Amino acid sequence: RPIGFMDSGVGGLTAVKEALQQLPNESMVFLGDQARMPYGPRPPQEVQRFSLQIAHFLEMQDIKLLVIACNTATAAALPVLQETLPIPVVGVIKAGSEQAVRQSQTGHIGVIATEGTINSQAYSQAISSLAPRAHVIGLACPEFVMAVEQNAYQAPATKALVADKLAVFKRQPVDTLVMGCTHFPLLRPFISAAMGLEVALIDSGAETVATVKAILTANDQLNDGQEPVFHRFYTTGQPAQFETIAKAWLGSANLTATAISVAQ
Ligand code: DGN
Repeated sequence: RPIGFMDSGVGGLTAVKEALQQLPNESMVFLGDQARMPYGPRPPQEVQRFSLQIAHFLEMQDIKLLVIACNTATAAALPVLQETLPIPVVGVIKAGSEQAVRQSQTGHIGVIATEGTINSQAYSQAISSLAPRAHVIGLACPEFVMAVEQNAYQAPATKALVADKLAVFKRQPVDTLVMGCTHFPLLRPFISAAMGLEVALIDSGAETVATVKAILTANDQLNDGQEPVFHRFYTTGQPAQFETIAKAWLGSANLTATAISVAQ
């Protein structure tokens, strides 16, 4: 049985990329809700409703575990998905927060994410519960999501945009920055250039894959090689646009995506 991944768009592919490395024998089904992206500006109740619809679609694909590969949806819908689904559901905020606390020497931790994630305070709460003295500086960067979705994540104009937004951390220095939106690791070279090499960058989606592996190992649910391995990609938007980004990011030339609709 496959692992399910959901995001509002292509961002969740950053978690898939890590899963392909760490769990090469696992099948995966990914759904990007591109028709309704971005999730960041939407009220949490709406993100919850969309997340339930997507989770039910993935459940029909017989997934054994669901990764909410979207920080905005994790902040809004993790508890309700955990209560509703009969399988383990893993969000991306906990693992990202734990890794940030492990990395930070100064306790000054930056979090860049969508406005939904920043407004939810999910990271500041998770980090403070692990390190009460930590000082968390949250910054909403919704423009970054659009740059990635428009396949402009390597464009010079995007580099300038990233440098401009992240300039606030020059005045409020941090030694660790959580990329608290799964779209942002595609911008890693630009984020790293803006922050300086001494700042540790945390990829919340990638950190989560270790948790997934631990759960499947504990449940004795890893594919032992008996089941054939497949990777299926769905989008509620335009498959061609999804494929362009997914092929380049995952380095998989023959990847195809299928258009579906989940709205009820
Ligand atoms: N990739 C999503 C996240 O991690 O929050 C959100 C992108 C969006 O829909 N704005």
